[in-house]
Formats: sequence, structure tokens, C-alpha cells
Amino acid sequence: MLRLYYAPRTRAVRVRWLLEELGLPHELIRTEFKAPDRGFSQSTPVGKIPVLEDGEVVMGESGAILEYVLERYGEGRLAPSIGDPDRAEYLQWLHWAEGTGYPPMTVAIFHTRYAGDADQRGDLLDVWRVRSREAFRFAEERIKGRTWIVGEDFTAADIMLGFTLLVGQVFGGLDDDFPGLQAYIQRLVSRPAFQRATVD
Ligand SMILES: N[C@@H](CCC(=O)N[C@@H](CS)C(=O)NCC(=O)O)C(=O)O
Repeated sequence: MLRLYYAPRTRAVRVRWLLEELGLPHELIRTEFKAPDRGFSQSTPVGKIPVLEDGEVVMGESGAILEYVLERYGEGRLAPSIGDPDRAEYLQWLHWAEGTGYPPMTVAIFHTRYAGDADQRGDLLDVWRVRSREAFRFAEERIKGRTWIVGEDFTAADIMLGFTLLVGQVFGGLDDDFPGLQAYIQRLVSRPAFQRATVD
């Protein structure tokens, strides 16, 4: 049985969402999220959330976990296969979500939610908000005229990106200047698997 260290509204949602899309039985190890401090202090094997356990395998990194689950249990679903013309773009967006889309928001999240000194960090937060919106502008251009971020079908890249965009609505300045992304977010959150994956 797959076991997922899980806390609501964390990147663990991505993993749970994938497991729900694939209909894979799993156990949630509900973990209370602790406000970040100077260490990685979450109650999981790597000190961060999420972590997946699959027998001897214990791994962190939401994007890597999605790739692992698809390789091991996906049976060709939710990803273009190796050699498919869409494969390169799929990999780009799968990693863009955590590697480029998310990082500009971490400054705002830290100072707004945890350090509580956002009002003294105006200049810094302004710079990172601009960079965050720049990242979302790139995704907005891409989603225009498309239903999903890669190819014709929903893939794990939509799961990775979807979580980043939901955080973007709160911390990244993803507002009504991004109508394509807003409509895309609506398509994502109306998926039954997303709704099952976000039941607290
Ligand atoms: N790149 C990692 C990031 C993991 C991560 O930072 N998770 C957050 C929750 S969404 C966390 O555990 N934060 C606590 C901390 O950094 O101390 C992933 O995609 O899994």
C-alpha cells in the first residue's frame, strides 16, 4: 500500500491528486504542518512534506514522486510516453511548476505567513511579486487557446502546475489580468479527483 505523508494545502495535494486520478489505493499519514524555522522540521522522513513510502522506497520532492508513481503504476496514463513528440514539453511544464513558477512566491509566503513582517519588507516583496507575475505571464501565453498545458489530454504536468497556480492566486499576484490561467484553474479544480484530493 502506498503511504503518503500529507497535510492539507501543502504540495502533498499534488501527490494525493495524482493517486486519486489514477485510482490507486493509498494511506494518508496525516502530518501537522509546522511553521518553517531554520531547519527542515516537518514530522516526515525528510523533514519536508510530501513524502511517499512504497515498501522500501521512501522519497520526497513532489515532482519526483509524480514521475515515480507514473513509471511504476501509471500504465501509460497521464504522461506522454518516452519518444512521444509532446514528451519534451511535458517534462518542461512538470518541472517549471516547482522550478520556476513557485520560487518567486516563497519570499512573500515567508514574510506574510510566517515571519509576520511583510509590512517592513515592501520593496523586497514588490520585486518578487513582479517576478512572480512575469512567470505567470509565460504560462498565460502558453495556455491561450488550450484546455491543458501540454497536448490534448490532462497530464501530471497539469497537476504540478495547478498547485502552483492555486498558491499564485494567494501569494503570487495571479489575478484577473490572467484570464486564461483563471479559466484553466476552474477546469482543474472541477475535476472530481482534485475535489477528492482536497477533502481535509
Ligand atoms: N520541492 C519540494 C518542496 C517541499 C516543501 O518545501 N514542502 C513544504 C510544504 S508545501 C514544507 O514542508 N515546508 C516546511 C519547511 O520548509 O520547513 C517538493 O516539491 O516537494
